[in-house]
Amino acid sequence: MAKYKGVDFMNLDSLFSKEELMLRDTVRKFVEEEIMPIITEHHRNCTFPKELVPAFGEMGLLGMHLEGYGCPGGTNVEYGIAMQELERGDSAIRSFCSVQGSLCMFPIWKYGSEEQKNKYLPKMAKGELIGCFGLTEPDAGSDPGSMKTKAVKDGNTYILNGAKMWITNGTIADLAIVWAKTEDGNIRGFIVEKGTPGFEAPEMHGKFSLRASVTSELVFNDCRIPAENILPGSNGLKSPLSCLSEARYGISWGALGAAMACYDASLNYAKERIQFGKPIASFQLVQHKLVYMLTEIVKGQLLAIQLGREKDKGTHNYAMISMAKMNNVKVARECAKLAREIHGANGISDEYVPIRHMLNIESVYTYEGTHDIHELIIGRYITGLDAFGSN
Ligand code: TGC
Ligand code: FAD
Repeated sequence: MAKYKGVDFMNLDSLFSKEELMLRDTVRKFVEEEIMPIITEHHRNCTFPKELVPAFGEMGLLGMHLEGYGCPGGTNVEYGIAMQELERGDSAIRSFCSVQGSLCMFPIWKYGSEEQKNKYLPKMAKGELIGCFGLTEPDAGSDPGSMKTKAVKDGNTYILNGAKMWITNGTIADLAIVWAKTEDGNIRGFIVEKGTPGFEAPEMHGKFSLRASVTSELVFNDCRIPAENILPGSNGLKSPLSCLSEARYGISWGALGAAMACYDASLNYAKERIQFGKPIASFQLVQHKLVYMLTEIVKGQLLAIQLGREKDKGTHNYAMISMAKMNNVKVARECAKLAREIHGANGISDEYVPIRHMLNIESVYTYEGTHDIHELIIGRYITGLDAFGSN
């Protein structure tokens, strides 16, 4: 198998700085040496390679675009590049870093007190503490504003009751950022540490997607936490949604990594696989698929780079992020499907990469806002009219 060299048809490397390219090559090498040899087994066994977490920390992959409190302080473009390379390995690896950095460290960084930032962020940046983010509930997925989890103030404590579902990292997390409604109906963020009485995080089983990621329920039964565990700056649904914007941005790059893995594997396979006395790459229908994949990847790369540059300048908005997440995950989904086709029967075997990416992308297409929800977010942004159904 030829060494993976990335996909750069349109000389887009010229849009990156030397430092950005160096970072990309470092993460690419890490994925090649540390992820690729083990990922199939983890996917087969539904296990997450937790032993790699300290290495993620050493490489500055956790809370990558956050400044201060021991965080790496990189740019948004650097964060995107790293997510792209990680997801080339597996969506579960990128998911871990997305959740840790954008969904758990970011809310503490943005809405936390000085004490909370000093207590958690340096250890989370090193991978010494693992976090998760509890927004989705059994009856509140696309519509998180309808959540039922409650936090009732009682003296200098809050009492949490409710349940979260589909929570990445839940069972292995040392702390959970939990979004709950206080008595006035406002949505606030709370830090709940592992081992707090009344809090459990059982792992969910039976997934056919993102199998190398831990996915859990979070259950709160009269779970009493200190009042100082509230994120003081959090206020309303826009607080968790702002965290989603950070993670969705990373996914818009990450998904391209999965698409690039599928394209690269397909090109190599098609040149080597002989049928009717010729490599299958010589057939027009196969070339059509390869060209389609490559063209969509290039368009997605341009979208990701432009969004990253805008985000670094602070001139982006959340509808732009929705467009990049929506489009690039769709590209990855189509590329994975075509890659599986090009691989024939081998395409359903996990000895080849397409089926793993194809299965993973079904989660990525659904989480962090489904494809259709992002379409509605953009639709509302351009028309000013809400088509979600609640108004
Ligand atoms: P809506 O009126 O739209 O918004 C309420 C307030 O929030 C503001 N806002 C945002 N702010 C920052 N970033 C965003 N992305 C924002 N979206 C909205 C908005 O301006 C408003 O502010 P204000 O000042 O007026 O109060 O609220 P809505 O109830 O109509 O919500 C609609 C909708 C559909 C956009 C939203 O709820 C949504 O995005 N739903 C999708 C849910 C979702 O994405 N869940 C993800 C859970 S976490 C996850 O999946 C992790 S997977 C991790 C992994 O493994 O990688
Ligand atoms: P639903 O909201 O029930 O949607 C079902 C279908 O209806 C979808 O096709 C949707 O597009 C469509 N639909 C819904 N509303 C509308 C509408 N108004 N108009 C048109 N169509 C609509 N959540 C967390 O909080 N933290 C996590 O760490 C996390 N990790 C996850 C990991 C995995 C592997 C998965 C699969 C999910 C994870 N999630 C997490 C949950 C994820 O964010 C939700 O699954 C997602 O937001 C969709 O919610 P739902 O599954 O309840 O689908």
